[in-house]
Amino acid sequence: MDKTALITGVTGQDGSYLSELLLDKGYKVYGLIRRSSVDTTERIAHTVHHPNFELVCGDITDASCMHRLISGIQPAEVYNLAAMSHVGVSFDQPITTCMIDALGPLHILEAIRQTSKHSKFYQASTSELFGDTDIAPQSELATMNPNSPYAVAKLYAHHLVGLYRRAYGIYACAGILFNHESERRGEDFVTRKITKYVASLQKWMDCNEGFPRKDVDVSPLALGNIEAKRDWSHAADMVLGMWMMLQQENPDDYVLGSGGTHTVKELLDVAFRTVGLDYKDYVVIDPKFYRPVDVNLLQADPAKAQRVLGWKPTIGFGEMIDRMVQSDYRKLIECPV
Ligand code: GDR
Repeated sequence: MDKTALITGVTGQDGSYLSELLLDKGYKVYGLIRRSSVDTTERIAHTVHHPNFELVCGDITDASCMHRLISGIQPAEVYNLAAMSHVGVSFDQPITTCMIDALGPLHILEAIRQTSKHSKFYQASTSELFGDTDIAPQSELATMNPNSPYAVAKLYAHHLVGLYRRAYGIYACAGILFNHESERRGEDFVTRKITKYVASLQKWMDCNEGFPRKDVDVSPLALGNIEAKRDWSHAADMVLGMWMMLQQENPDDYVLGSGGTHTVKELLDVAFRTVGLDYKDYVVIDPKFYRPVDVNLLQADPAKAQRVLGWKPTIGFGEMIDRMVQSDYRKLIECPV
């Protein structure tokens, strides 16, 4: 069996976990990285020197580059994890978002169609596709009402996957992944923003008597919409599901998520309780973090992935938040600012 994979977005949270998984399974992994004058390999620092791992320079917004890479590598599997992935930012940068999240996957699919038709393709679709809805849980069949430039661009790519399957017989799958977080999550997503803040409170308590007072000892934690409900899982569980999708006899699309849902408020409660504090004493609402429109309710129905792939998450919500707080605390202790 040919075990060669190309991962776009390899320096991101999911790319780092997926490259570890594939290397463990004996794959030769090519990781696509954008040229940059600063080092972006922090999350894959432990894999870049693996003998079966190779970084290749390129950009999914450049069709000729994707054509050259895919025709040259002839990968058995291509995982498109590269994206402008911040929903809030997509309102400020809608065209960049479209170039990366909609046209990027098209460039890859065209390169596969023209030069490497045996390559199996995984597209990172998202629960944001369901968007403006009050109906939960959401399965693969739920109505899609995207509610941000990010989600609209992702919907275009999502439909391309089905089209290239039907029109050209390409083995292409879309993973409709609900929110997934980890110790490696970017700091401007709400989970990590919260766990990093909570870790800083713990550090304050290590060095001082009593509890930190907002505006006196510590700055408040400024957030936007804390009523939003999300289905949060751990990224390490999700990347296994991505790989499983490409190991089936036939390509298909799958929802991956825990099946549970929590408000951001509940997330705050769980995170602050790990250090024995009440979030209400530290959080302020800042309209700056509100989006023009938000998605109110996301909750996965992962029954199909469980039934067909045998996939199910192993790390629960509370454990994940606890691990993130602990990891942020360790980073603060090891690298005090
Ligand atoms: P999301 O994740 O938009 O669901 O997309 P994010 O963590 O950014 O927001 C979750 C919810 O929290 C609310 N919120 C805030 N969000 C951020 N980032 N910062 C804040 O200060 C804040 N305050 C409240 C948001 O409004 C939202 O309701 C993630 C991304 O990883 C996508 O790329 C992916 O497709 C989906 O998950 C599934």
